[in-house]
Amino acid sequence: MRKMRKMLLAVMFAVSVLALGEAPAVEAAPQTIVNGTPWKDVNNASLQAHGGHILQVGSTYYWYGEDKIHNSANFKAVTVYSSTDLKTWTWRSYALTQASHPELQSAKIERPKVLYNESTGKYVLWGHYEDGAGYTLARVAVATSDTPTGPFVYQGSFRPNNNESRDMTVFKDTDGKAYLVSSSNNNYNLRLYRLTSDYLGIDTELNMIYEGDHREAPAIVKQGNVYYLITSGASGWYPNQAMYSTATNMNGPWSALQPLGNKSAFYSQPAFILTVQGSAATSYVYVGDRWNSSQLGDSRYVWLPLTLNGTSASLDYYDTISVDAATGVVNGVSNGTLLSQGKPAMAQSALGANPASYANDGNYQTEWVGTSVSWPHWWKVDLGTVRQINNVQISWWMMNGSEGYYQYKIETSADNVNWTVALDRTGNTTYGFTSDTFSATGRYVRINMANAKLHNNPSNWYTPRLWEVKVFGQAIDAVRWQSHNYPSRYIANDNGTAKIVENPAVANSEWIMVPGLADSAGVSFRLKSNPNVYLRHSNYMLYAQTDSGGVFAADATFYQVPGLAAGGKSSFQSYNYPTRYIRHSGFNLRIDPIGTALEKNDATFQAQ
Ligand SMILES: [Ca+2]
Repeated sequence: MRKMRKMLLAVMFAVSVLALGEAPAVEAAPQTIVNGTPWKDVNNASLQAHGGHILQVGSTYYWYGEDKIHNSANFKAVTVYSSTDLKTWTWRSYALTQASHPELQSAKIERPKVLYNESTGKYVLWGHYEDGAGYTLARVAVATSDTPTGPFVYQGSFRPNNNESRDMTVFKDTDGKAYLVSSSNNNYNLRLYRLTSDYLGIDTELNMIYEGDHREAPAIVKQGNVYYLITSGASGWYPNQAMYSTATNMNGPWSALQPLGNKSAFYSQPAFILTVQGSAATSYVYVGDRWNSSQLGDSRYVWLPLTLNGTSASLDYYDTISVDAATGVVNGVSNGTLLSQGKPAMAQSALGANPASYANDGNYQTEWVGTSVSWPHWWKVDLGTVRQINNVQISWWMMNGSEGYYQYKIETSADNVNWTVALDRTGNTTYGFTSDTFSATGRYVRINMANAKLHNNPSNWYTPRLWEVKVFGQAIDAVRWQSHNYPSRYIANDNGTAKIVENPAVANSEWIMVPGLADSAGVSFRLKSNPNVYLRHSNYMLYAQTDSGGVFAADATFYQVPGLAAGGKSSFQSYNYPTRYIRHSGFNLRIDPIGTALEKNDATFQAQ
């Protein structure tokens, strides 16, 4: 069976090589993962892997997590799913159930993590253990298995070095040593332990990582010789600001806490960091839990590209990301271009120290604040010209566990006088972060805040305020794509070849951006003056051609990502060759791997 599949693949590759004249892709096309939506396994059952961890064994990924299908915080099972593409998950087994051990009959097992021990050949599962009645035992639990799918044999629970241990993670270093990081002392301190060589117990307690900082949900990843530790704050099931520290030694010193992402970690709590090591790249994915405390089994997952730059980390939001397990390429996919950043902003009122412009400055740590507690209250931005609007992301005020939510409308106007309600969200109950996808047109976009509800103190609300508003979209009708480094040149049809052309005729350079022919999460470029003609690549060069069937749709599909040389602009990743991006070289347009600053400039375009 396996051999037959190999032969079939070989034939398919031969065909694609003939058709394309290009080196074949290693595996299937990249997968798109949509954030915050219900995720189903291959049997269409709800994917239950909360607070979990992904372990790679060969080319297979195993996702362990809490089964919360019964909508209770109490333990039902630790699930195991497997996948080779990181999107399609097959339920494999329960690593642990209530029947695994008398101690698990009435219990809590949170944040299960699994490491493979090379010396014993065992898969070792660690989790946070509590009894079913309370939250005061504050122990770790350990279980082992000969295979990644179990069954795991429960080894017992204990307090590491007699310290309280609640939220925790385990991390296996490149030298084979493994560590436990856990929240202790009512979560005020974050402690670090080196595990015994069999990973079954504590060898040594090392230096405290944080003292008095009240951090939870630790996750560790290593890039080169730098360790990144990501944690959440402590606000129950509510999300809060993720922070990170770096170190070049697990035993410290760890750098001061730095904010990561927006004030609610885009409405998520860190679960773990996934390293995707492929043939062309090594990428990092932040995986968070979007907890739904009233229906825990419906808690969602948030997967975002985590950018690590040697000493700093950054996280931004995308409704959709593309993940290629074979090449290791991971990208956020934008729903158009970021139109609003730095554009003129106004508000109904503003404190001198918190002007309206702070809500569209690209900084999640600066906010616009109104002068009085009065509703409704509005904030608006002038995009400069009428645009197609696809997506509005808003980072809302957070209140350290006493959260509130805003009820609001998104309104648009062509003239700043006559307004249309593009989206009515006065029924909203989501706090921290919203990403609204809809279709509207307008030059002005207004966030009209009708009211806000503060859970713990409904009559005592605070001043209207916004951390950040991001409006994504594109030019109405058609777009001209201007070169980042040669502003007089545009992507244009040049007698069937696609080039960047100096001041081209409008008829040859206006492209209608349509959903990708091979993947609707991507885009295809259709020539406005000839709707049969699309931009496509062949032999690494770009052409303006009519759909000829076969591989044409794949060759004509790209993922729009933030500009590699300027985040407010755009770059275009090839759908079927995900390590390659549209770039110009001289006047020719190609799809090429991008590495140098010059290549990033050449691969960046501005919508006009
Ligand atoms: Ca801001």
